[in-house]
Amino acid sequence: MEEWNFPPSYSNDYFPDPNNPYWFRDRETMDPEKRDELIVARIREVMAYAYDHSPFYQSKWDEAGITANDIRTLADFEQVPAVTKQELRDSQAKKPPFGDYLCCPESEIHHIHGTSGTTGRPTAFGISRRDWETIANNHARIMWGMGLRPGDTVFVAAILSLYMGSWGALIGAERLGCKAFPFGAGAPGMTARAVTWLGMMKPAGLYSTPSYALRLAEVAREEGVDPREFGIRVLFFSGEPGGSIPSIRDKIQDIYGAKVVDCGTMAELTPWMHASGSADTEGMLLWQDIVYTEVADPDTNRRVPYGEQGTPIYTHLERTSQPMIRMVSGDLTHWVMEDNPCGRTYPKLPKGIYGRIDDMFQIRGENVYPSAIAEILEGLAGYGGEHRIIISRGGSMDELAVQAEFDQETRRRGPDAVRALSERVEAEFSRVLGVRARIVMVEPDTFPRTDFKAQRVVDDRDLYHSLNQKRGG
Ligand code: 8LH
Repeated sequence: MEEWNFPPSYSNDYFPDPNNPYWFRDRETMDPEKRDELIVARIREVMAYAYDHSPFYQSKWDEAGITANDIRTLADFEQVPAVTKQELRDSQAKKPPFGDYLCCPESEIHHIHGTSGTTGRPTAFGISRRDWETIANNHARIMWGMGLRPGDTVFVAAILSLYMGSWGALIGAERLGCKAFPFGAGAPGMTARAVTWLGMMKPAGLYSTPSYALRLAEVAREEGVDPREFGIRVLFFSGEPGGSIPSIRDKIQDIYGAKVVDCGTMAELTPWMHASGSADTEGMLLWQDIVYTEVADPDTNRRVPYGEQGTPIYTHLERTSQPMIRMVSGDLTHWVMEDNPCGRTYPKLPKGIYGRIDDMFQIRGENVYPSAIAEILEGLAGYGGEHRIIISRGGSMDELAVQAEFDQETRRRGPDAVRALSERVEAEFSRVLGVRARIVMVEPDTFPRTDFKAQRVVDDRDLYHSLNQKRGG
């Protein structure tokens, strides 16, 4: 079989035959039961390694009375206590800067990165040279599966700072033998410049967040450029929901005339592309031989059966510097096991990751995700491209208002068209979500666009009530 060892040492010269749709055919298409057996053996190796090299895992597992040798089945592995983000922060506060889960000597660290969030103590990533090369090989393999090939130009349109997304896309493209273009994002005027450069370079692949791809298309049109002229073949997105939401995916595919692939989990789990669709399979496949993913009940951290919802818990099978073993994501998704059009035998998240459990709100007993609201709006003709979700969590029940932009065409057609759109939005909310929301239509371009991940939820009782009154509701 192809290289599948721990620790891995991939050959940087390896490439599959150009006509082979798989980078590693055996690993990607093997009998899933056989793969699971191999994963159990690999988990034992990774756990033994982490125990030997990190006081963090030693004390955690000693306390739980569990050892690597106790893991005989995937069900046994569910007994291993989960790791939370807070534990990583605490570990780094106690043993700065990389925490006592760093499993290599500090002298071996080749790259430092960190979490891109703006609240709380940031977490530092210390990534060894060996892991950096492993990540590049993993990502090149998955990008091959997306249909990208050596020689293709790959345009990275995401912030090249603390965000791991951009770096992961960049090193994957480099290892794949692409012409990698670390364009970046986020500086003033940069989106207009991206339009110029995309027109000049005509890349085969573009990496960004889904929100930014929509923003980029708006700016292109303002500059009189049809995004189809960029000639992009594959748009691969991560960082937020969108790439697996049919209304958003189809809209972006149509705007660019390109294939959308959804990928991405968490920076801590880099190679974060380990959940990724492929050229022929929509949703996100779980590339279990790279990072083993369990979709689990958030209360018990035990796997739920295929077909059910839960939170992803991730385990690195190839990382040696800061391996995550049962890191709980706090996101929500559902998983299935079915035949995939691309022939890969991995389980799949058919609708991607819905969002963080914390971002969910309850309206009269119904669980609602911000991504479900985006899905409805993006599917409606006349929607102007941005919205805000205002939740009032003040009383005994959560209340929901949505401010949604109408587009220029609706504006031109006048107040009746705006009213009709508002009624359509309201009707779709009750049909799809089963909830009543206060809908407030607003002028095109009311809300700022994002260069990164969209932040659309506003938790504000006063704002909710002022909107509610304005509408006379
Ligand atoms: C997603 C998705 C997705 C991430 N669908 N939600 O971009 C990949 C990595 C580098 C990343 O975004 O990591 P970061 O900044 O630590 O954020 C992780 C969270 O982002 C994750 O827990 C999800 O809530 C969200 N996310 N990719 C839906 N394809």
